[in-house]
Amino acid sequence: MEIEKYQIAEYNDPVLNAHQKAFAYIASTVPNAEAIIEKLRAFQVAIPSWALGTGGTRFARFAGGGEPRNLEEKIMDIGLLHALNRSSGAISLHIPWDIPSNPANIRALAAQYGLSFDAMNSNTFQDQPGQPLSYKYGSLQHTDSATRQQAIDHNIEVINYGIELGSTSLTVWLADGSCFPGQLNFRKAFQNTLSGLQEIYKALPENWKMFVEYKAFEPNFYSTTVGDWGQSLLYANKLGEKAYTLVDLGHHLPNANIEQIVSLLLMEGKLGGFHFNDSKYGDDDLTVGSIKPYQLFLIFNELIDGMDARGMEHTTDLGWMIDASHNVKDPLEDLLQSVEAIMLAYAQALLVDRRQLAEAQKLNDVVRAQEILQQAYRTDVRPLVAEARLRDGGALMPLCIFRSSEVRKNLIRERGSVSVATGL
Ligand code: LRH
Ligand code: MN
Ligand code: MN
Repeated sequence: MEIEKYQIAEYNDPVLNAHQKAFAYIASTVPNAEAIIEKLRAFQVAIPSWALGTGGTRFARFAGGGEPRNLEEKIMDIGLLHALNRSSGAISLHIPWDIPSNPANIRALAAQYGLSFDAMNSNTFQDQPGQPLSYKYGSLQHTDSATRQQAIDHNIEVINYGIELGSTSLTVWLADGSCFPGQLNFRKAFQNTLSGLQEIYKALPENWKMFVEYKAFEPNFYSTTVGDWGQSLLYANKLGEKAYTLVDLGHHLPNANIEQIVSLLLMEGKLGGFHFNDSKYGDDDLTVGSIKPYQLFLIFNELIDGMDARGMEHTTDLGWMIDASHNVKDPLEDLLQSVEAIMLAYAQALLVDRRQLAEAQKLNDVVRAQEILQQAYRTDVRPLVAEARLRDGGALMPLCIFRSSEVRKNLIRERGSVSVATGL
């Protein structure tokens, strides 16, 4: 199932006039519309391979049909998203869910769709069939050195797959931790984990980065060995300049001020990447921007402020990725919504008048500072985001095309209704 450029143009046609009017209006009201559009066009968000099928919960999985049956079909699905929104130009793989049998072919296939390989993800939170030692009591933190070595070897194997695919980063998320007081010696767990990460770090090629993802809870519910940004930063600082903290929006304790975390990590030059999603309660992995869009805007506001202060490239100097799971929605529709939400928040944050904000902060004009932020947040930037897509041959209304061209029905016809998606 593919959507050709001319089909997109045909779908755009009837709504083009209305779009042009809406775009002309915003272009005349914001001072930097063209500059924002250029930034939006350059911005790409990686799609995780595991978000293409229905994830479910630990209670049940209600699979939709037509889910990708292999890595090739996952690439095709992301190619389709990218054709529609022109902003999903990368894929993030999880090993062993996505072992490429022929990496050169996989790389060539991705290139055909204009996709590059974002961070590689290792998996030491599940036991795989035939695996000699269990991760029931952790991986890199394990009390048994052979189990730790097995986890190290796995991560190095993931790096090697990544090298063949042209990826340049490894994300390590560890489920390690404990469920009960007394189960674990915190310091020994930290030290074992650190020395394991150091071994993995040694295997990183020169131009690679390592992202240390933290998470406060789940699957362990008493302690997590990389439990928050402070612990992740400790590891990253001890590991060296190629190691960074990765922020997943759903991995915090309730009401954490994520924008402040982002700001300080950037100040330290230690923010490496992002997993976008949204949550009401915990690691819900909901559609980006569906619950707390203002928080997302505030995060982007700090991202831009901090990156600009350090002279960083918005597009390339951080790893941008969605990390989502779907239980009740069509995964591809959800991903279109998520990418749109990210682009909107980015565009709104680009509208913030930073000079005036700094001035208001200096004068302790709290009301003015809040007004400046909310003025940007309350601007309807949808025509800007649509215009950016349009200029790159994308769809003015990606979701509408997805539905009216009956993508899911066609995928079910091609792949069948039985779900075989790998992942969570
Ligand atoms: C853990 C996590 C991590 C995993 C992914 C499947 O909750 O966010 O990034 O790799 O989910
Ligand atoms: Mn994540
Ligand atoms: Mn998560």
